[in-house]
Amino acid sequence: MLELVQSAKKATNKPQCGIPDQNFQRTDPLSSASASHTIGQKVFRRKRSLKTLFNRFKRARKTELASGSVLGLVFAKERLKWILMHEGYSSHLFPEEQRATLRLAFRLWSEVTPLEFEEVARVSEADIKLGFGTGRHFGCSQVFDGKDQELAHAWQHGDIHFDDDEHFTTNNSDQGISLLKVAVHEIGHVLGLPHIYRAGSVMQPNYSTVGSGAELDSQDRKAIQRLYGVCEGPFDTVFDWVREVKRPLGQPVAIFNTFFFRKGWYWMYENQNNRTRYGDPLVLSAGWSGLPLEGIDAALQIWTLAMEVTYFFKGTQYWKYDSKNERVFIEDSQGYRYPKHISQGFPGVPAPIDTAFFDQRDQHVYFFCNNLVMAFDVSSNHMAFGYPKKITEVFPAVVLGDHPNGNLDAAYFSYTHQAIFFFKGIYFWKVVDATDILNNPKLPFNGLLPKKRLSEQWLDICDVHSSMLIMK
Ligand SMILES: [Ca+2]
Ligand SMILES: [Ca+2]
Ligand SMILES: [Zn+2]
Ligand SMILES: [Zn+2]
Repeated sequence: MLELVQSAKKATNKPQCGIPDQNFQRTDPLSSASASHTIGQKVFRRKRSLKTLFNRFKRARKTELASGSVLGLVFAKERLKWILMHEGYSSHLFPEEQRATLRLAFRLWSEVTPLEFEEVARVSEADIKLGFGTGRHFGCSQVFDGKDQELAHAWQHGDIHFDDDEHFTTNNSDQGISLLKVAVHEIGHVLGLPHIYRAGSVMQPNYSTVGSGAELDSQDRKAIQRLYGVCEGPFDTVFDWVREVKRPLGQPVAIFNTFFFRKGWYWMYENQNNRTRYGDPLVLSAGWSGLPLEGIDAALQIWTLAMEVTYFFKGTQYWKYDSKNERVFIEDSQGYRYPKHISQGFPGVPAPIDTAFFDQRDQHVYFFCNNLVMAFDVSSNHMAFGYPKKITEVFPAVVLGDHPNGNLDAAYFSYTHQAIFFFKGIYFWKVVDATDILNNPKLPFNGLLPKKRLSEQWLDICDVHSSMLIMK
C-alpha cells in the first residue's frame, strides 16, 4: 500500500501499506523510521531460496507476519502474467494510458531481474490482477477511503487495487499522483518486497512528490535480486562502439559505450555508472537501422587515427555500418551492395564466425571460429602469417583447464578496462594486459585469467517480455 502524506499532516493511524486479510500481514503502518529500518535489514540478511520462502509463507505464524519481518509472497516462476481487469479501468484516464503505465511499471522490475511480465487478455490466466476502484471494490475486504490517504494496496496473492478517487496522472505533471510511482511500489510488494525506509527507494511507505521518475535505485535492485537472482549471459555479441558527437560550440568529441546484443534486443551499457541505460533493452531495429532483426554473430569496430569502420556479421555475410548516419550502408564506394560475403571482404576468413575484435595493440582484427583464431591485417587486407591458429595457443589459459577452448559468444576490447574480454555462456575471461604483467611478470602474454561470472562485472542486463516492446 502506498499512502499520501501531506507535509502538514502527520501519518494517520491507518495501515500505510497492507497486504490485508487472509492471515497475511500488513506491514506495520506506524513503525518509526529506525524500527522499520531494522526490519529492512533483517529482511535483507535473510537469504533463502525461493522455495524456502515459499514454504515458509504457508506455515508462517501471524506474529511473524505482523512484525513485518517476513517478505510477501515470492513467486516461484520467472514468467508472470498480469491483467488490468476489464471492470477495473480507471474512469479518469484513457484506457491505453493506464495499460501503458502499468506495462512500464512491470517493465522496470523486469529490467533488473530474470522476471518477465506478460500482459494477458484473460483474467483466468493472470497471476497479478490490477484494478481501480472506489470505496468498496471488487469484493475486497479493505475499503478505499476517498481522496488522499490510501492510494493503493496490494494483496499477497497478486491483486493490486488503486483508489480511483485519487487524481492519478500518467504524465510528469506536478499535479496529481504519479500512477507509475504507485504501481511500481505496489508491484514491489506483490513480488515480495517490504517497505524500505530510505530516501530514493521506490519502496518508501509514503508517496514522495519529489522527482518524477520511478526508477529503481541500487538498493531496490539489490533487494529484489535477493529474491529472484541476477541476470546472466549468454550474449550474441558484445562490443565497444566509439562515435564522434558534436558539442554545441565545441570540438567534436569521441564517446563510447559498450553494447550487448541478444536475440533481437540490445542494451547500451554505461560504464561510468556500471549499469545499462535507463529504458533498455530496445529492439535492434530501434537503434541499428538496416541490420538483420536478430542473430548477429559479431560486431567489430576498427578505430584508428586514420579510419573508423564498423562491421556486423551474421552467417556468411557482413554489413558495413554508417556511424554518422546511424544506419547500414546500402553499397560501397564502387556501388557493390551490402551485405557482402565474408570471404569477399576478408579473404581466408571462414564463415560463419563466432566473434571478432580489433586489437589496438597490433592493429589486427582477430576473428574466432570454433577453436581457431585468425589475425587479419586490415591495412593489407590479408590474413597474418601463420594463421589460423588454435585459440589456446594464441590466448593460453593462465590456470590449466580454465579456458573456453572455442565457440566463443563474444570477444571485445574494452576501452573502459583497457583490456580484452572473452565471453561464453554466463562466464567471461579477461586477457592478461600490460598492468597484469607489471604486477606479475610470470603471466603469459595474452593469457586468459580465470573465468568469472558475467553478472559480477556487468550488472542487470535483463530481458523483458516482448509484450513490453511497445514502451519505446
Ligand atoms: Ca484514498
Ligand atoms: Ca557471437
Ligand atoms: Zn507499501
Ligand atoms: Zn482492494
